[in-house]
Parts: sequence; structure tokens; C-alpha cells
Amino acid sequence: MAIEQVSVPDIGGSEGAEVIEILVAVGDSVALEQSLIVLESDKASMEIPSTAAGKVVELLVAEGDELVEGSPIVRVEVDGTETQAADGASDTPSDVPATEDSKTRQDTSDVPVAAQDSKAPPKEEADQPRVSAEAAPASETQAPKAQGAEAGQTAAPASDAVGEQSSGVYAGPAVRKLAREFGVPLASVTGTGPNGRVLKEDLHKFVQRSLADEGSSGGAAIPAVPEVDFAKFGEVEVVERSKLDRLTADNMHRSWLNVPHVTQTDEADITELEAFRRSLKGEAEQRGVKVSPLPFVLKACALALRENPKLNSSLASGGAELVFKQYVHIGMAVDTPVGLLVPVIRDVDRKTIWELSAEIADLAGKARERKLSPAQMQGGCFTISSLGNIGGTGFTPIVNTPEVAILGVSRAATRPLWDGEQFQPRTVLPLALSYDHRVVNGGDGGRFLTLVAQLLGDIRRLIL
Ligand code: CAO
Repeated sequence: MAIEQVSVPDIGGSEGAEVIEILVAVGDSVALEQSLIVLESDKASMEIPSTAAGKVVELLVAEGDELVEGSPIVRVEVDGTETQAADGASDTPSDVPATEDSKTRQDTSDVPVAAQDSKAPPKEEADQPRVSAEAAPASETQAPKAQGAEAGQTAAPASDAVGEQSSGVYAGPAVRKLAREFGVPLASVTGTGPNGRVLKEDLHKFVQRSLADEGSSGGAAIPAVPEVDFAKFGEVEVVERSKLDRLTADNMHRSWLNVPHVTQTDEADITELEAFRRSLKGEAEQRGVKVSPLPFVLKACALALRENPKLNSSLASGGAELVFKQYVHIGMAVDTPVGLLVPVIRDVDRKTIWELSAEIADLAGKARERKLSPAQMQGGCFTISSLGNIGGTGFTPIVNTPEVAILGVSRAATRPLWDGEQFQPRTVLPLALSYDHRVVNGGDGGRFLTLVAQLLGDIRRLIL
């Protein structure tokens, strides 16, 4: 038994290509032209075929290695029946002409047929790197449901996808890139090109059918946003997101996908409220609290929730029931260095402005120090997101499910308002109410927001 070394053939261009996958292990039997590794350069991915048949006795590369023409890949203990005129690194020079050699290996290979590629490229291509056959990393093979044979597509378990892609599926780099972006294992797609090559149209058809099937079964299939290598365009810094950030992102996404949102806007004339609030400053200092507009907004919302119970409800039993809460617990979005937290103020309708002011400060402080207990973030019926101290004239908040409505409060500003005879400087507070249109209709939303604006415009009405 002779040992033969298989090296990288001419892969076009002097730049190196990275080993992105190793397809054989020490001890494996390999056939002539069986793919050994997958290389990826800036321009293409390619499988490198073996120029020797036998048993792999040494692996000379690792994933991530940069290889160029001539770089050794494996050492193979050749079985004597299959050799191929190869590079000078061969320990067993072969004087058999390549064509005859190819014929011999067809006839005498003892490698099981199944291991060979039924969709093999035409013979003249066979000894070249298979530029058309690149592999997808395992992490990128979460596929839409595989389609049935009637669709002209072969279902393949996702776990098989990588191996099959590497060893048996033919497609150009652009098609493979697209497949990776969609998360489609190419082994699941039947190619209609020459030699079963997968074409872009095949991939499009596969994705279209997958989406249609998902849609008809009630699920939602959303094509992934392609990953972009931003470093190609300039310097970047990659930072791992906090758990809280990722959790918030998941919650936002879930709400956005599940809730048909409507956002209604209004503004409250808080000129008198602001004058009253300023007048409380001395007393507030004595009590050791700060009074912002927020406790008044909380109070107004609590009253408006009592008046409009649909906004204080949640869907249940898959939408067949509404749960009307007989309590008014309101969540307050707090901006913290590690992300967004929403502590809940309980029984807002029963608390005074002083109590609410103290509780806002206490819960916001705890949120920023990460000292909130899980119980302090549960049980909310409605949420207020106040960006008043930050700025902006308006925004559309996302409903904090399973609640059905949220109020966004922007920065108050003094503007000239027409009083019927002349312009007056008035302080107005922009409000935006987003709600779940499955539960709250425009009338409910309009009545709620108008009442909130009225109550803030004349806070005496809060005690009626
Ligand atoms: N318009 C003008 N000024 C306002 C205002 C408004 N709507 N709301 C608050 N202010 C003023 C306050 O009066 C205070 O100023 P004075 O000390 O001069 O009175 C100042 O802004 C700071 O207020 P604050 O932020 O300390 O207190 P708050 O009660 O208004 O808000 C809290 C508390 C915890 C809600 C807030 O600090 C916060 O974190 N807001 C961010 C919420 C958020 O991120 N929402 C987005 C969620 S979705 O991504």
C-alpha cells in the first residue's frame, strides 16, 4: 500500500481560500473525485475533489486554514486500483493516462455507489474544484418546511442537509449565497438545470411554496434579513447585546407580529397643570419627592381606564373571551443603561399624586439599579411610556401584550394657541395612544384619549 498526498489544485487566482468545511475524517474511505474539503474565497466556494482513492491516514488541514494552490490536504493510503495522474506530491507516481484512469475507477471502485454523487458533473469537470458546490454552515440550515414531491422537490431532514449539500448538490455561488440567506438547505431543492444543478428559479419556487404552505397552515414565515459584513465598508465595533435587550426585542417582535396596531394622537393643554405642579415645589421638597407631569398622566389614565373598560382588558381563550380587570395597575417604561424595564404601579386609581410621585421615583431607581423583583414587573393592565424628559414631538408606542393599549407621552412645549379671539401662549403635551384593534375600536380609543386630554387640561375633574 502506497501513501499519496492530495493537494489543492489550481483554484484560480493567487489569493488564498479558507477551509470552511472538512468532509472526511482519518479512517474514512474516499473515492476518486470524492469531495474532501470546501474552500471559500471572496468570490466563490468550491469543493476540492480527491485525486486518490483509498483510506485517509492523515488530515493536514483544519477549518479556518487559508490554502493556496499546492497546499497539502490529506494523505491517503491508496488501494492500488484507483490512482490518478496528480500533482508531484504523490508518493506513487502514476503513469496511467488520466482518461484511462478515469475509466478504470468507474469499473473497479470498491467505494459504495451510494457514496458517490448521482448528480456528478460531466467528466471533463470532474477533476476541477467544484466551484458550483459550496456548503452551508450548519447554523444556516434552518429551513422552511421541506416540500413534497409533487412540488418537484425532495424533502431532506435538516440534519442531513449539510452533508448532502457538500457531497451531492450542484449550484453556483450566487444560488448558494441566496440559499444561505433564506436558510434553505439546498439538498431540499430539486435542481432543474443540467446535471440536476439548482438554479435561482428553483430556489425561488421552493421559498414561494414554503411561504404559501406556512400561510395556509396559519403560521407566519418571514424571510430573514440578510446578514451584511459591515466591516467591508469601514471600521466597526461588534458588541454583544444584554439579555434584557434581547428579551425586550423578542417581546416587541411578538407584539408587532400579533397585534394589529392603531395609533391615535392628541394633545392636552397642561398650562394650568404645570402652574399647579410648580406651586407644589416647596411642599414636594419638604416631603422629599419630585413631582413631574407623569403622576398626573397616570391618574388621568386610571380614571379613563375605569370609564373605558375595554382598554383595561386582555384577550383570552385564543380570542374567544375578554378578561376585564377590576383593578388598575399601570406599567411605566423606564429607560435604564442595560435596556428597557417596565415596573408596574398597582392600584393607580386609589393613590394620591404624592404617593404616585414617590412610587415613580422608587421603582425607577430600583429599575436602574436592577433591584426590581419579578412581582414588581407583573400584573400590568396598561402601560405609559414617557419620553417627556428626553424630547420629541410624538412617537407610536408598541402595545405591551397581553395588554391592549399603551400611551406614549412626548415633551410638553409652549405654543401659541388660538382662543377664539387671539393667540395665547399655552403649554401642550403630545399624546399617542396605540391599541390592539382586535379589541379596541377607533371609538373606544378616541373616547379614552379625549378623556385623558380633558382630565389633564382641567385636573379638578380628576377628583369628580
Ligand atoms: N414634557 C416636558 N418635561 C417633562 C415631561 C414632559 N412630558 N415629562 C417629564 N418632564 C420633565 C420633568 O418635569 C423633570 O423636570 P423638572 O425636574 O424640571 O420638573 C424632568 O423632565 C425629568 O423627569 P424624570 O424623567 O426624572 O421624571 P418622569 O416622572 O417624567 O419620568 C421615568 C420617570 C422613569 C418614566 C423616566 O425617567 C424614563 O425613564 N423615561 C423613559 C421611558 C422610555 O424609555 N420609554 C420608551 C419606551 S419604548 O422604547
